[in-house]
Amino acid sequence: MKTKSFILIFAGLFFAFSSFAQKSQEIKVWGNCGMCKKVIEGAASKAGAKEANWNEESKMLTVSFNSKKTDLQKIQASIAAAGYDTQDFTAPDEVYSKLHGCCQYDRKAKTSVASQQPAKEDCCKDGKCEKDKSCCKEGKCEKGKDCCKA
Ligand SMILES: [Cu+2]
Repeated sequence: MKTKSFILIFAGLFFAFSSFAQKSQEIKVWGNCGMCKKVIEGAASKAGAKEANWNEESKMLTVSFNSKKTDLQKIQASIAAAGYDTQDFTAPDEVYSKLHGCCQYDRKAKTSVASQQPAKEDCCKDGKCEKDKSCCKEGKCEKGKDCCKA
């Protein structure tokens, strides 16, 4: 009985340790096709990822890596340098423009610029409007309107 529990404790410690150093995470990476997949995964491995698997459909990259050797920032920087936007990094325009025609995905910047309307959101940001109310979304938050707290 005693040896058995010792083994269990050891195994437990071992797993705790290895899972601490070994991380697996999902990050969004913009891209189109199988060719993109190769480049994205290659860039992730180059940055020290042990495993990298990019899903063409969901645009999610699953990476596992040793957190002592690399981190998500490095991995994303490497992917961006290869021409692909990631959730936290944006690829240089030059590199993007050199991608194969079929690989020129709809860029993160474009979509976020279109959906980002800072001027309209300003009134909501400083907390004077109630979020999600229509006047806030349309940027018509004005004093005196019923969604306006101030
Ligand atoms: Cu491609």
